[in-house]
Amino acid sequence: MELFDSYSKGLIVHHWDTDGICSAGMLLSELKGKEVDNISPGIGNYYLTKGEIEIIKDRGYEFIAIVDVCIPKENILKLKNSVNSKIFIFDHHLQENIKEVEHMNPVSEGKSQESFPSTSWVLSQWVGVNLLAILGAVGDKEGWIKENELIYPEIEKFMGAHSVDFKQLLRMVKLIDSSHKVMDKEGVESAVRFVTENRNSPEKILGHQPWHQNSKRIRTEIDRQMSNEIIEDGNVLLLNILTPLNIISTITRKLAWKNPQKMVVVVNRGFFWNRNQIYVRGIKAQRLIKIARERGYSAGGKRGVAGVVLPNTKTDDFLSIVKNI
Ligand SMILES: [Mn+2]
Repeated sequence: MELFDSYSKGLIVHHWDTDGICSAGMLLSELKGKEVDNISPGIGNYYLTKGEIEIIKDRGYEFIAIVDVCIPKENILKLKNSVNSKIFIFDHHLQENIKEVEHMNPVSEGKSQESFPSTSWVLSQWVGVNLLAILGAVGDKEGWIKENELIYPEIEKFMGAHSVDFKQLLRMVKLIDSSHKVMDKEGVESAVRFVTENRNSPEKILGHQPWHQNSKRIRTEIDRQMSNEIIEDGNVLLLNILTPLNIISTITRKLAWKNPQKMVVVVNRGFFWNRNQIYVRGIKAQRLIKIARERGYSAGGKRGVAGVVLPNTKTDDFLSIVKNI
């Protein structure tokens, strides 16, 4: 990629999910011959901590590419002011364009979210549509990608040409996502190298044993948590879970997939010691995210989905806001 021609040492900071891992892999495969490290923020944190910024600063990178993690502007500026690196962002989340850095996010420039379902699809403008681009999009949208009339035909074309089917794509996504769900940050980071090396062999990705071990653990835990009582209140379904695993978004998606007419709210009170995770599907996400941020909570999302991390003590109040939004 021409953008990086003048640099020889850099860092990729990427989201821990399939889109983040595959997008980082797409970028990495374009940066051959350069010295490139990759890290994920702490799983669950959509920002870089002071300590992480210190470490990044000490390593003296010429460039930092932030991929598929929607980090608030203040945190980006803090990073920019602490390091001597050129900063690039590749993303597709709804966020105001940050002019102080190279913010490559077509959605923040007014393009439709349908045209850019994933960061991998943003990167495909430079790298082309390959297996990693497709896995990123399927990762972020799952079954819903089939309804995207702009993108799904391209996926079908790819499947036809490479004799993989949609089920296999979903299975690859599940495996790649397994590291962050079991909270294995190093596993997330090494997954970037693995998908880069195996970007032309779905069989290798499907056969990677550590991910199968993770998946087993995750399946058991999801079933256990989803057997909790679902509280129905008008149009709202509320599920309380208590788990150290990062499975709230999966559980929310599963519930929403089964209940397309409902607003689905999942609360995990077992992830952080003094904060809770809330995931909501089937709402005007931007409004909820705005309300959450005004209250000082960490919040993010995409159309129809919002994720909020907030203090334990504020959770019940916020839930009543969510229900009445
Ligand atoms: Mn994404």
